[in-house]
Amino acid sequence: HTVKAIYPGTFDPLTNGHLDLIARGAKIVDHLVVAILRNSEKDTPLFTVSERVEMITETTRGVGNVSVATFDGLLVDFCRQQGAKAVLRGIRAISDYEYEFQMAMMNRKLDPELETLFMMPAEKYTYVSSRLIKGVFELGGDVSSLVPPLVVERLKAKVAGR
Ligand code: COD
Repeated sequence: HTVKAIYPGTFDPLTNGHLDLIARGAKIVDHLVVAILRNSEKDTPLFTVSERVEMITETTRGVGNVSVATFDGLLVDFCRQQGAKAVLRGIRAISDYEYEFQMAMMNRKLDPELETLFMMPAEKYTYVSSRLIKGVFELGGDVSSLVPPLVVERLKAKVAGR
């Protein structure tokens, strides 16, 4: 049978850590849907949902079995609606574990059929987060080896347009 998985997140913005996980996930499952949460409780996003969709779509264009979507409401409902049996999540360090464990267990409670798959990125991306990228970039730091070129471009445009 074919396995479809959802890789959900905020992706504000997409980093090379996310991309590393997308590449690893796409090798294992038949189809991977990168799903952006539309109304995140996290503080005001830097990029709009459509800007984030565009950056991920452009950057993953070369990977045949990856698509991009957005969702609202419960992740388990979106997975059911998509016919996806699994959720892909990344673990960078022990500090990610507690939050990821709670979410995986809550999602299992909500839908016992849905499995959460955890993967680890390449070591060089274990300290990369969207939050740090934004912070470092805004203070003039070089993030060009940590995010895709298109994201660097969009970060520059965003900051220049302020
Ligand atoms: N290397 C590897 N993985 C990474 C890296 C990196 N450098 N950076 C991030 N990741 C992983 C994260 O661990 C995560 O697995 C994924 O990439 C996405 O990261 P974020 O930060 O963009 O995503 P989050 O944590 O903001 O996503 C949270 C969700 C949107 C999944 C969650 O809030 C959700 O499901 N909301 C919907 C409502 C719902 O169902 N709530 C109940 C859940 S129990």
